[in-house]
Amino acid sequence: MKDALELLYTGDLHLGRHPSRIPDDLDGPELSPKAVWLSTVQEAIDRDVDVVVIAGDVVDQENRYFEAYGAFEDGVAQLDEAGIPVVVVAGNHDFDALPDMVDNLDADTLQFLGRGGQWERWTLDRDGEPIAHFDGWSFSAEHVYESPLDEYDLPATDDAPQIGVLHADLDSRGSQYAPVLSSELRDTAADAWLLGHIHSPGIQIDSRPLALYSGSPQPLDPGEQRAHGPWTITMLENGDVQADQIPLASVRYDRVSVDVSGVDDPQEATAVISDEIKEHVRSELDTGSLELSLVRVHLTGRTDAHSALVDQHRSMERDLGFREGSVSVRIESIDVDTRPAIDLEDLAEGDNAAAYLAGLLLEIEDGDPREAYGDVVDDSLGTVRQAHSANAYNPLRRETELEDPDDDDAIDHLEQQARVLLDTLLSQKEGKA
Ligand SMILES: [Mn+2]
Repeated sequence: MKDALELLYTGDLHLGRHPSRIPDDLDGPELSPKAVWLSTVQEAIDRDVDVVVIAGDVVDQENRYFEAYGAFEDGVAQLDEAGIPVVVVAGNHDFDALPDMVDNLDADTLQFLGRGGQWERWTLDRDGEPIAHFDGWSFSAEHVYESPLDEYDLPATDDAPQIGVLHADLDSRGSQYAPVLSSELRDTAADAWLLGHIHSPGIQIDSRPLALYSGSPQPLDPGEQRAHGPWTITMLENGDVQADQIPLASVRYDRVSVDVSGVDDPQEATAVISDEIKEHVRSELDTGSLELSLVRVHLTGRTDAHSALVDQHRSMERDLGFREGSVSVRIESIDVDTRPAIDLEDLAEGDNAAAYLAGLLLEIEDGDPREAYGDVVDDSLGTVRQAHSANAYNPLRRETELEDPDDDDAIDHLEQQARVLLDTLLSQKEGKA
């Protein structure tokens, strides 16, 4: 006999929808939420879990009802065959379609909880003993303005773990999608709250009760970043609850920031971006189920290639793709947030604050700013020494035997500050132009 309860948990399947921004040449049915739902079902069967929990929004919208219905039916039938019960609640997208599907399927192992917005408990037994109680609530209209927890009055139990299943908007006051507060979840006797609605996965309360969003098993747009997939929830004998994500999604969206400061032309920029993305792919991606990684690139820094990047980023988006093992990596888009490089000589000709700073930076580059900028170097030295002797740094000084700051330290500090200041001045000017 197994000593712990293990369940597979997912939600926000949105069957009938398709991930956005997929390049045409790579698109296909294997990238649909349906495909990931069916691999989730297979995972549940392979792991021989005790139960599958789905926290609402199974169906995306009514005009794809038949596609969604077929896929859902297929998965439920396979789980039924394997003797794995399914607990499901309705969300704001399927408040009307899910009850219909459940009635049509007529599967004994399918437990639709909370019909009509009435809390309902279902108990899973093993050898005639309860091994878990599931408390569920379902949307019965597209919008719900009150917290479903206002109506929750199911009794506390002590013979088996108690698990809440709810589609709701957590800690978002005034939401029209069943707003609930963490404090309300903490006030219940539940050991865990398995939530639906937010598509990005994440643990919201660490323990007692554990509360988390499974996220969509397949991400559906570039806002839904990082790894996606269903979770295993394990209820241990000692009352602890463990949650682990299984990255079954075949698509992944990410955002990578690349600093192209000092790059001379778009070719060099392309090489730098390419290296950064390869680094990201190698360090971040679990490539087991992944087929397509779509990266949004955010370019920053001052560069001579600024104008060329603005002109050419569309063609770079197309050209930068590559394969890494079995994963196709493509650029979803490039945000060019770079600025033109600064011509110090040119700037220093003027008679304003920027010219003064440009002159200072040129003198620092030449190696001896003391002659023309002695006062500022002295000021900087004074400031650096003052910081060095501050009481707050006593322990640091004792441990590291830091030496007293000298002219070189003062000039380093000055250079950093001058660059930040000049950059800010010019950005304000460029912003106005
Ligand atoms: Mn929803």
